[in-house]
This record gives sequence, structure tokens and C-alpha cells, in this order.
Amino acid sequence: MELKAKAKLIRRLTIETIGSLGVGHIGGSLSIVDVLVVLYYKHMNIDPSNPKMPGRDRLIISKGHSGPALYAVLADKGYFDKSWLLTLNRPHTFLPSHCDMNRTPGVDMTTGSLGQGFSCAVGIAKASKIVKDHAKIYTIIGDGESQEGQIWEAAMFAGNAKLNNLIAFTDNNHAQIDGLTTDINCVEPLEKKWKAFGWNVIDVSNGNDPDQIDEAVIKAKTSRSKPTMILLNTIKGKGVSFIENAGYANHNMPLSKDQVDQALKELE
Ligand SMILES: Cc1ncc(C[n+]2csc(CCOP(=O)(O)OP(=O)(O)O)c2C)c(N)n1
Ligand SMILES: [Mg+2]
Repeated sequence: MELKAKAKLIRRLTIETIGSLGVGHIGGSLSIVDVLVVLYYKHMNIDPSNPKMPGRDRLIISKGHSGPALYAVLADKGYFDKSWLLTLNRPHTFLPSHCDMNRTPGVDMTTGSLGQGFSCAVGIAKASKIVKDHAKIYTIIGDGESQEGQIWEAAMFAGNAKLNNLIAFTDNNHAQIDGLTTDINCVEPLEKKWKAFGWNVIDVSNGNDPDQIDEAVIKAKTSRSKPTMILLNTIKGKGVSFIENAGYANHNMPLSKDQVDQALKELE
């Protein structure tokens, strides 16, 4: 299946997942669907029948509230049955709202406390260099998350350690939990900041276009001595008109049965 069609399918599954609970982090989940699709269906060396395969590539979603989008991908890849998606965040579920590596097959790191997952990704990239397993380590951070001091401590280490096996993405959707990043604590200029910390930076003008993201990942993989930050210019809630139009109010948004139907219709 073509990447754009796959992204549509993953958006549908994400809507159904959050719709089954009636509320969830829909905005931040939909904004990263395209990068997940490019990684999981084109680039990552993984085996859904062996989720802990040694030497596999990793993905750490540091903005761990976007778990539902990852679960949609993992179910579609065959890590677990699609019926699990309808148990999101219910008691005893294997799919909590935030990523948990001890509960969900295919989840590489427990995340949700913003800033921490990125540090874990840097540590795993360093470990991979030490054991020489040639894995690529991918990680996604939020633009609001980039206000965390912990991000920049880890960024400095990754640059100094020349972790060219680390490919990070900023989901630059310009919105955080209760406002626009520019109004709350502006993180720009991101390109200059990452470069100053010793990283390659690739700017993707449409961070919801799988082809543009794919091109950036291909380029990032050729880096010889630096980690790469791919800045994805995204839309929070991408793909469904009334969710996009809700703006940052789509951060943790209720979804009625009628809204689920409308969203699925838009994604046909
Ligand atoms: C350390 C920490 N502080 C606060 C929160 C609560 N929180 C969850 S998501 C979020 C907003 C994050 O914004 P951004 O990184 O832009 O992600 P997006 O909402 O765009 O997906 C906040 C403040 C948290 N999870 N962890
Ligand atoms: Mg954001």
C-alpha cells in the first residue's frame, strides 16, 4: 500500500481507538501519523513476531501521550490483535493512554513525562554504538516538550558523542496542552538551536507529507558524524476538519459516536 493511503488507514484506526473510550489525545496523535508510517512501513528493521529482536531499530515517542497513533500502527503491523485497540486506557488494558514498554508489545520505551524519552533515546543510541549492533534509533519530541531543560542536556551529549545513528523528529505543530507555543514559551529558532548543539538539521516544510518525510530520513541515514534533527512542520489534529479547527483544544478532546462517524467519513 502506498504511504499516503497507509496514513489514512492509521488515522482511521487512531480515531476508532480514541472513539472507543470517548476521549483522548487526538491532536498530538494525528499530527505524527505520517512520520510513524514512513518509519514503520519503509525504514525500520523490526520483526513484529519478535518484538524484542536484538539489534532492531527503535522508536521512542518521547511525547508519550501520542500512544494511540503508535498502537494503531503496531496493531496494523501485527504486533497484537486489532481488537486490543478498543481497550484503550481501560482497567487492565495492554494499551494505556501513554506508552508503556512493560505492557505493550512493540513499544520500545515507557514515556509520558515530557523530556525523559528523548534522554532514553540518546542513551540507547550510545549503547548501540558501544555494542556495535548497527541499529538506528528514532525518536519524536513535541515542540512544547522542547521547553524542557532535559531535552537540551541530552541534545548536548548526543552532539558531543557524535551519535549519527540517532534520528530525531520535532512534531512542530505550534501547539501544546493549553495554548500556542509562541504564546507560552517560544522555542524558535529551532534550526539554529539544534545546529548549535552539534546536530544536522533538516527542515520538512510539510511534516504531514510522507514523501517529504521519507526524503529527509533517507538523507539523515547518510550522516557520518552527527545526530540528525528533522523538523516537521505539522498540524495538530491533521486529517479531520473539526479536529484541526478545534486548535489546541484538540489536545485531549472528547469524541462522541457521531463525531467518530464524521471523522471516519472524511478519511474514506
Ligand atoms: C514533565 C511533564 N509536564 C507536563 C506534562 C503534561 N503534558 C502532557 S502533553 C503536554 C503538552 C505537550 O506539548 P507538545 O510537546 O507540543 O505535544 P503535542 O501536544 O503537540 O502533542 C503537557 C504539558 C507532562 N506529560 N510531562
Ligand atoms: Mg505541540
